[in-house]
Amino acid sequence: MTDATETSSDLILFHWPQSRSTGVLTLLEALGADYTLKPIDLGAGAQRAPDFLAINPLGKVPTVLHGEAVITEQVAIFIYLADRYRNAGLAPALDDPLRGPYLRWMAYYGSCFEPALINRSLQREPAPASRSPYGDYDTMLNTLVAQLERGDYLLGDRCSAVDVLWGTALAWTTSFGLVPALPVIQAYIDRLQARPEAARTRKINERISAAQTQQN
Ligand SMILES: N[C@@H](CCC(=O)N[C@@H](CS)C(=O)NCC(=O)O)C(=O)O
Repeated sequence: MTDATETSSDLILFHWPQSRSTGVLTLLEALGADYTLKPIDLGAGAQRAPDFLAINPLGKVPTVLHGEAVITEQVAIFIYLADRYRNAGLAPALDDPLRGPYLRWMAYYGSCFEPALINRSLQREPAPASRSPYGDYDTMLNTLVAQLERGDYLLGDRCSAVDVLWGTALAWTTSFGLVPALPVIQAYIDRLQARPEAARTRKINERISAAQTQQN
């Protein structure tokens, strides 16, 4: 990682601890990428600063700048980075039979899990299953759980970028009680959290949080 005060990397992650950008930070660490981290203090409203809104008008992290390219939305960022740093071996190649399932679980996160989660957290009445992007919550979750029961990782015994995404997401969603910490889910979270990139990410997040506490 390059500190935000240095300028050696043209790959920039706008990030804040305890937010969805922690998954991307973990991925960058897993890929061994050279990147610059720019903290966006969500509590202080830095995501609404004009400079940041000019990059991502939604005012959301994770946001990635790679040279001139702006990449937003976790799933797009994960696919992009894992392919760009393909030598790290975290993305099945285009002609690999696991490429389809890999993309399936990437997309499942954004188009099924996230909308289901928001409905659940707001205790909102979901749309009828036939008009909902994820059917119903239980089927959405049971489908994921059934896949996790098939192996250590979503692609079986091969750990890939999609596990970094889900491992991080399930860690925070179970901690908020939005997803039940079933034994198979907890074992998966623990497996991902035990990896070195997760430990490095925790340290980076602690440093950012400590710096913020000092400022206040
Ligand atoms: N669709 C976005 C969602 C990102 C998102 O919701 N980020 C939250 C942090 S967890 C955020 O930046 N919230 C700040 C705000 O809206 O004020 C993605 O998938 O990356």
